[in-house]
Order: sequence, then C-alpha cells, then structure tokens
Amino acid sequence: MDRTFLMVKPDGVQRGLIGDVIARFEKKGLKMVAGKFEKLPEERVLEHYAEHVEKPFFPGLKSYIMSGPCFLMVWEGKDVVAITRQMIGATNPAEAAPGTIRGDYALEIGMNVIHGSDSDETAAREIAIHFAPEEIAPYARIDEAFLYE
Ligand code: D4T
Repeated sequence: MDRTFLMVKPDGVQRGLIGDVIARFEKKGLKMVAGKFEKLPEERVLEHYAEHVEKPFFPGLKSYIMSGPCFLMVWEGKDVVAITRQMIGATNPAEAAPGTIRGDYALEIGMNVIHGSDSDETAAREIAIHFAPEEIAPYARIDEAFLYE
C-alpha cells in the first residue's frame, strides 16, 4: 500500500487543528499507521528541508518549524500522496482552493498548517527521517471492503 508523511506544523497545533486534519483524512478512507507529537530537533529539520537550506526563506522557516511541537504522521492508502496533496491545497494558502486544508484554514505561506510529501520517493525519504520502522503499525481497517473495489 502507498504511504506518505504528513505533519501538522506548529501553527496548526497552536490553533487546535490536529483533530480536524486527522478527521478529514480518516473520513476520506485513508489510514494512519504512525503518529507522534514532537518538537523537531535541528538535525532532522535540516535533513527534512535539505532542498531549501540555501533559500532566502529558510532561516524563517527553520525557526518557525522549531518554535513549538508538531504532529507527525504516516498515512497509508491507494494513491495517498496525490490524494493528500490535493486535500492539503497549494503551498501558498492565498492560492489554495476552498475546501482544502490550507484554503480553509490559512492565510500566508509561512504558516500553512501542514506538510505533505510531494512524491512517493519524497515520502519514503521523509518517513525514514522521522520514524523508526518499529514506530509504524500497519493493520487492516474493517471498512476497507467498502473503500477498495
Ligand atoms: P511543505 O513542504 O511544507 O508541505 O510545503 P510544500 O511542499 O507545499 O512547499 P515547498 O516544499 O515549496 O516549501 C516548503 C515550506 O517552505 C515554506 N515556504 C516556501 C516559505 O516559507 N516561503 C516560500 O517562499 C516558500 C516557497 C512553506 C513550505
């Protein structure tokens, strides 16, 4: 089954959005197989955002992402990467469609509530950065017979 890494960022945690974010993905039929509440250590922030470390916005991004706890998750489901990216919406909340998480809950790019992996390769990389294999607990959900044809 496909997997992705999702993370409610410090603004989403502070604004009490963890439950709503989880509910959206659960109701869609996707399955959380790992989750933890954590203030990210610097080395994992640098690894996670390796492609952005030289960008002008990185210092602000780094201090924001380390400003408070995040809620980190691994989710499973068919085409989970594409589906969750669609449900999350455009990176800039001002451009995110209504009905998406960023479209409904955020205003500015620097505080866009949630991170989601953007490809299967990125998902595998990010899951490995943030979770040990034993922290992931696969299981069958009883409604799967009514989700998958
Ligand atoms: P994440 O990685 O948080 O899910 O966001 P995206 O995948 O949608 O977007 P991204 O990798 O391009 O950006 C990573 C992260 O940096 C913040 N950011 C981005 C910012 O603060 N200013 C900027 O100009 C950009 C491009 C927001 C998300």
